[in-house]
Amino acid sequence: MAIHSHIGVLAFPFGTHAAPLLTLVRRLATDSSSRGITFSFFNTAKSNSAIFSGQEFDNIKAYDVWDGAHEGEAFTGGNILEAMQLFLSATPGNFEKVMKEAEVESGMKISCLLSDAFLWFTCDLAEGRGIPWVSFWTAASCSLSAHMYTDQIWSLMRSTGAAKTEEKTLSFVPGMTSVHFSDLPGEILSNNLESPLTLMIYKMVQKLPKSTAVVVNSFEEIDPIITNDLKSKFQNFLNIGPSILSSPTLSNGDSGQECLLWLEKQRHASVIYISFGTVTTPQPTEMAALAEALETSEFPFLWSLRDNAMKLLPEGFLERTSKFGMIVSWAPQLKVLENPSVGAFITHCGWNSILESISYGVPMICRPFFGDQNLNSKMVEDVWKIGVRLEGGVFTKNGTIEALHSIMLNETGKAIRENINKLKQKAKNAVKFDGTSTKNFKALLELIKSPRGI
Ligand code: U2F
Repeated sequence: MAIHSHIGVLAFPFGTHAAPLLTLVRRLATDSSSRGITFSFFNTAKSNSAIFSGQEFDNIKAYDVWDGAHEGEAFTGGNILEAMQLFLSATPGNFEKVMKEAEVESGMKISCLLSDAFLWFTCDLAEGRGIPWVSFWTAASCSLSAHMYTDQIWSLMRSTGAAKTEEKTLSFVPGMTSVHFSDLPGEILSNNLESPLTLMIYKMVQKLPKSTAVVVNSFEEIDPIITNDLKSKFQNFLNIGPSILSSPTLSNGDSGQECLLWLEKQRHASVIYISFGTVTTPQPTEMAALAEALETSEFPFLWSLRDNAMKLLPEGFLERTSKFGMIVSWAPQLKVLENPSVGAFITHCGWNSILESISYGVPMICRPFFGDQNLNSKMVEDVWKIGVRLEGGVFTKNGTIEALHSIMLNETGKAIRENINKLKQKAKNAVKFDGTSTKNFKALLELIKSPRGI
């Protein structure tokens, strides 16, 4: 019997949230058993145009959602927090409007909602329609777990005093007993429900247990204890990644060919790759310290640096390092990390970057900035032992050189390389035919096909 299901997908259009959601949707849509399923992808025009980059997919239709700026005018100015605030103040009405349009256009009622977990109100939209809500957490299990324990953490902070709590460990959170309070995401530590981001995540924590399934782009074997704990908190907790090992990524054409050719000429595991993701640029003093460390240590480097940050480099840096360094405004990161000449990744510890580094076995040097990144860096250094954090947590010339030496030249680096290669193997096993992530993905597919539950 042919199935006719219509899945409504609600994206969060900031940072690297919408792209992995689209990767998941493409994987669901192209699976041979998903015939008859239509996906309507609801996202802002700006984010849709970035992630679809003009490509069309058979059973996925993109719909533009109002970004909250004045009607008819896309948001252009201000910082990302202002843009988020505007967008959030337009929800859920902006999504409801296009959901109705998609139903009229397809002639099919939406039978299941799949959303970024941040968009907690999807729970109410799904309840109102009597359909399931599947939520996608775009970061790691460890940060999701920390958020799920927010009430206990806040109550401890109140009874002990925030300052005294900082160095205490999360002894009551399974799998995170070595994590200090000071490693936690700022939204938990600030305990300020007046911040729109904190409020959004706090509301998400209340709603997630009602979600038919919580999906993460990770693999169970990286955090078995956290995974089991989260399985006990949610109706279904499905690790379906790393998606880059299980699904083809969107091609970005020939962009970045120049740096790939340059990498081909470098020695095995000799290059330092540097990127701080899609949102962050370090402060000028740190940019200068990092540049000086690269220049002094003379390791070949490839730096993904937005054009507007070039002015933060020391005068003459480009000329002096041109024999061994390359700067690009955007790198084809997956192909870069896959290249055997890359020996270390200086990263802000966004979850996608960490997962990509694990998938290609590249040790990390961590300089986290906000949100989940600090906690991720703690896990990288102390739990998974696949990278190092900078002394003092920020770039200084000497601290950065020390970190580079320990990864590239010392025994520490050798052990870290072995650890990350073991973890990479576990990730690869998870996406094999009978791997845990493959089984979870099949369960997810069944769930959205017959939306009454697995
Ligand atoms: C937010 O993360 P970011 O977007 O800042 O960072 P990542 O999660 O690491 O994702 C960056 C992606 O951009 C790609 C790279 C990753 O897939 O391969 N990329 C690239 O292709 N070329 C470049 O030159 C630079 C990057 C947030 F800030 C984090 O804290 C969260 O963990 C994350 C997920 O929720 O979202």
